[in-house]
Amino acid sequence: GKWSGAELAIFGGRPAFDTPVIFGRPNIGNRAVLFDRLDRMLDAKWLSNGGELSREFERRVAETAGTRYCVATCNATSALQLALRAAGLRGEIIVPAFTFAATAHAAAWLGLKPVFCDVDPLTGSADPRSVEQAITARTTGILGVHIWGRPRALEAMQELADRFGLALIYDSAHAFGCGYAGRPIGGFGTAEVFSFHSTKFVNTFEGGALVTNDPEIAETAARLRNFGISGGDDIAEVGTNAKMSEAAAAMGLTSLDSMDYFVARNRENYHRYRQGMSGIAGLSLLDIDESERSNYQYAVVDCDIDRIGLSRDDLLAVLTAENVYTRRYFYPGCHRMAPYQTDRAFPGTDRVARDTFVLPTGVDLEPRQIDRICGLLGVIAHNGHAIRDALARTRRAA
Ligand code: T4K
Repeated sequence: GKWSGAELAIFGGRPAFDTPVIFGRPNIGNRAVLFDRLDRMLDAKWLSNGGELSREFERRVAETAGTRYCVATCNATSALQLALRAAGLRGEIIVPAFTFAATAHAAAWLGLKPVFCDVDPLTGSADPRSVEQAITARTTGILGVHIWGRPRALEAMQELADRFGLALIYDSAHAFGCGYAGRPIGGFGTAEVFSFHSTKFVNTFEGGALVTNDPEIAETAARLRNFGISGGDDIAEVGTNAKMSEAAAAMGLTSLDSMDYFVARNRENYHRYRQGMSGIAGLSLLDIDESERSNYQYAVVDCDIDRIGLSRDDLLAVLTAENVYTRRYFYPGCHRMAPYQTDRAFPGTDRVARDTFVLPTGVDLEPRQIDRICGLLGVIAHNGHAIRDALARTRRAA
């Protein structure tokens, strides 16, 4: 007989959206203000190397992060490297297996060894017990990640760092504008690093920043960012070039001007998704703790794949055919990536990497688009077994 999934685009129906709805769309602030800043930059003929715009950007990022210092960079990966270097780390660094490759790469590129810990399968955040188990005599630091802008168990992480005498650095790429225990993200651990990549809710095209309350870390990071120049022609140590350009800072300042609006739109989107998905058995939107500040940038769905009868990846294929571009965030876990292959088991990471994905959000997403996406999710979850069988038939026939 006819079932309500037969109309899906993956089986030849008309896609739910004519134009794709895409995760990772950049938020663009006021163009006139951006162009004005760029005009002034061109008039001043100062395009990089710690100009007025990047210094203003640093002041405003530090203000939002509640930290004394901010060192703006060309991207977060470089800022992570500055943090690891400035903290003088050697040997092994503990990194959650569930993160973007950049977290592990930042350490490995410096010749440090990322040693993975597992994450809580319900939150995607480092499990402090697994962190402790990964610590050896060669460990000098922990590189934590506020995955999806949802910081967890920061007291336990700090306690471990203190007990074992380790530096604690946070990859806060997702967590600009978020808070924990009533304090803004930025001032936890030795240093924290934000990403302002185009896909982040505040962007500088490409960009990042290290924030800290430690004057020595800030000073060293700023020097290393600029080839290790300690003044004039003096090179005190091996440095790199990780400077933020003035054009990037102009974009960043313009993003910051609209940051409250971006958060408000993300928050509306989150609540609309919540409402739209509340009746869908087998798919749950991960909670955002609204007693803390949040940027609401990541609408994360966890699939109960046994209940819906469909794998997460098949579900995403069905959505893609409808012109809804979601994303696995992240897959497959660093421990399964070619440079980091290991025999150790990471069941929490495997579970999260297998069953979760992120939905489109951002300022341009409209309420009726969210309603349509939720409608699709409902049809898919409700007909999961039939969709799986139909997909199997199609694939056998191909
Ligand atoms: N730590 C964590 C936990 C991170 O997630 C990241 C980066 C880092 C550290 C390092 O930060 P950065 O060094 O990048 O500052 C993207 C980004 O390049 C990367 O910044 C981000 N995280 C990572 C998770 O995703 P791709 O290869 O997945 O991007 P791409 O080109 O496939 O685009 C993603 C989606 O966004 C697509 O749906 C298209 C859309 N998009 C993208 C861009 C660039 C747009 O609509 N417009 C755009 O301009 O890496």
